[in-house]
Formats: sequence, C-alpha cells, structure tokens
Amino acid sequence: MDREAMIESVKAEMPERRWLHVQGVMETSVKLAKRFGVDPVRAELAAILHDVAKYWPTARMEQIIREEKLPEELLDYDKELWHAPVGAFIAERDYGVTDAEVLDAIRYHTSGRVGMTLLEKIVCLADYMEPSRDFPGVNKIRSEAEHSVEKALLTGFDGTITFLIEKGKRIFPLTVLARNDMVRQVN
Ligand code: DGI
Ligand code: FE
Ligand code: FE
Ligand code: FE
Repeated sequence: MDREAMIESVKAEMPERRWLHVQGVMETSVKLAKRFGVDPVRAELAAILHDVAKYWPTARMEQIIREEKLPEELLDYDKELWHAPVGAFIAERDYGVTDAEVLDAIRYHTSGRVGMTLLEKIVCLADYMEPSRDFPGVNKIRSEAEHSVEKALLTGFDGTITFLIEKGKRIFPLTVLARNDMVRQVN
C-alpha cells in the first residue's frame, strides 16, 4: 500500500485528536531518526501505523492475540498494552509491511523490551514527546532527547512505571526489563 492510501486508512481508524497525535509521532520520529542516524522512511512508516489498533474493541484485540498466537500473557495486564502487538500484526496482514524491524518498532512501542533497536527506541520516544503530548515531565524528556535517546527514554519509562504504581496497577514485566536495560545503557 502506498503512503497516501495508508495514511487515509489509518486516519479512518481513529478520532481526530488521535490522528493529530499520530502526525506528531510521524514528525518527531523523522526528526529523531535524522538526528541519530536511522532511516527516516522506516521511522515514519512505523509511526504512521503504531496506534492503528488503538481504538479497536478489546474483544477484537483479544481474539487476535489468541488466534494469532501473540503473547497471551498480555491479557493478564492492562488493555492499553494490547494495541501495540495487535498493531504490528495488522501492519503486516492488512498494510503489507514486511520490514521486520518496522514491525518490531510497532510491536514494542508501548511496553519497550530488552535490547531495543535504535528504530524501536526512536518510535517509543517520539510517542512520549511528540508536540501534542502534555504531561508533567515531558519537557525533561524533550531536552534529554536533544542528546541521548536512551536518557530520554529512561525518563519516559520511569514516568510510566511511577504512574502505574500511583494508580495501583500491575507493571508488564517487559517494561521493567526495558527500563533496567536503559539504566545499563546510560551508565
Ligand atoms: O498509545 P499511546 O497512548 O500513544 O501510548 P502508548 O502506546 O505508549 O500507551 C501508553 C499507555 O499504556 C499508558 O497510559 C500506560 C499504559 N500501560 C499500562 N500498563 C503498562 C503501560 N505502559 C507500559 N509501558 N507498561 C505497562 O505495563
Ligand atoms: Fe500506542
Ligand atoms: Fe509510549
Ligand atoms: Fe501513540
């Protein structure tokens, strides 16, 4: 599918404000990719599709996780995590994306994981800091991202983990592992 058709189709999957977020992630992913030496075309492709399943009914996501043998462990954790692996599946099946690293950038954009590629880090970081994001600490992430993807992403993960703890929620283990990996990489 060509870029324009993909954009129109993704846009139709979500409300207007979420589309503004996706445009922000596209723009920020391209900027970070150029800054840190990643192919901006691949970064933009992952960004376009990263939240494609965000507004799908949970039952539809759950069905895909079970039928397509995605990690069922996810079903024990917050539903907010599900759209990322489901999005990677949809990107491949419905949008014809074959680039495994682009698919992984979609798959891990929410949870993170150990051993994230630079492309994965950039999409995950862009998701935290795109221009329409506004949460306490976002400017610290933006300024750290001037110099270090890893430092900025560590601040992002720390914020998410703190937020989940404050809400009394369970933390998906990959996020803890991703955060620990980022601590190792910045030191
Ligand atoms: O889809 P977006 O809103 O753009 O952002 P996202 O895909 O990074 O989703 C983030 C949400 O997921 C955020 O509100 C926190 C929630 N969440 C729930 N459990 C976990 C989690 N995020 C991570 N990283 N790890 C979790 O265990
Ligand atoms: Fe997301
Ligand atoms: Fe995120
Ligand atoms: Fe997002």
